Formats: sequence, structure tokens, C-alpha cells
Amino acid sequence: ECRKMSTTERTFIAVKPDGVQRGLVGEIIARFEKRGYKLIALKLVSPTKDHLETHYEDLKGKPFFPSLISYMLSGPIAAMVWEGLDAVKTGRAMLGATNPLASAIGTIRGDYAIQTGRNICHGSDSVESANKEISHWFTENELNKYNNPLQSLIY
Ligand code: FUP
Repeated sequence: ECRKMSTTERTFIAVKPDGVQRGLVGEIIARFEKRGYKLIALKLVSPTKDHLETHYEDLKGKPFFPSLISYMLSGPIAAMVWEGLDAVKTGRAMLGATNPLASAIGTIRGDYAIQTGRNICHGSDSVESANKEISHWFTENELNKYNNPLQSLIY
């Protein structure tokens, strides 16, 4: 068995327009806070179509792409960056599967969603895409620096 060492990572997490409209921003933030992740950046934004098409550029050409973009344009998005051990993989695990019906109970989607096209949240799928997404959604200035002593014990 090949086990990867846990490393401190940053991931881009967003509450999509349906999640914001349903009042789930606080719930989603609370789960990341309580798990022990550190909040690096947070803002409510209404991005342009262009910005969203770049965010989802890997999905250009998929039949659902136009409806995905109009869904993402349907209201403000809560954009955030969380940091901590294995933040990318664990963040995805906390969100649940892309299709909420396949998401485990106890995950955000498994607890609050039933449709892929209204799956309330986004999380980066690799460290590489996290870095890309963080710089697409935030300026360097918006990425806060502070020390949290509780975060510093790493086995
Ligand atoms: P994820 O990495 O979980 O965000 O999943 P994808 O990148 O594959 O898809 C991004 C978004 O496209 C999903 F969150 C919802 C939408 N989508 C559909 O609407 N239909 C599909 O079949 C797949 C994805």
C-alpha cells in the first residue's frame, strides 16, 4: 500500500447561488471551521459569464455547460479559501459526490441536495486546480495571513 503523507494545502470552496439563496452559507462555513480548517479568504461575489466560463473551461463542450453557466449566474456565490491538512481531498469528501443522490449522508450534498444541477457547492478536485481556482477568484491581497496556534500541531 502506498500512503501519501498529509500535507497542508489550500482549496477553493464555493457556495453556489442555490446554496446562498437557501441560506446554507453559514452551515457550510461551520462545517469547515468545526473540522479544523483555517479560513484564508471569504467574499460574496456575482461573477461575469466570462469568469464562470473560465472557471469551468474543462467542461466546455459538455451538453450541460450552458445550463451550468446560467445556474452559476442565477445569484451571488460565496467564494472561500480553506487551508489545512489534506484540504483538497478532505474538502471534496465533506462536500460529497457531484450527484447529490450518490453522496453519503453526512456530507453537505448528501444532507442538503438531490440534483446534480443544483448541488449547492463547489470544491477544487486537485492541488493543481485549487491553485488555479484560488488565483482566478482571489487577488493575492485577499488571501489573509494570520497565525492560528491550534493549527500548528502536525503529526
Ligand atoms: P465537481 O468536480 O463535483 O464540481 O463536478 P464536475 O466538475 O464534473 O461538474 C461541475 C458541475 O457541473 C457540477 F457541480 C454540476 C454540473 N454538472 C451537471 O450539471 N451535469 C453533469 O452531468 C455533471 C456536472
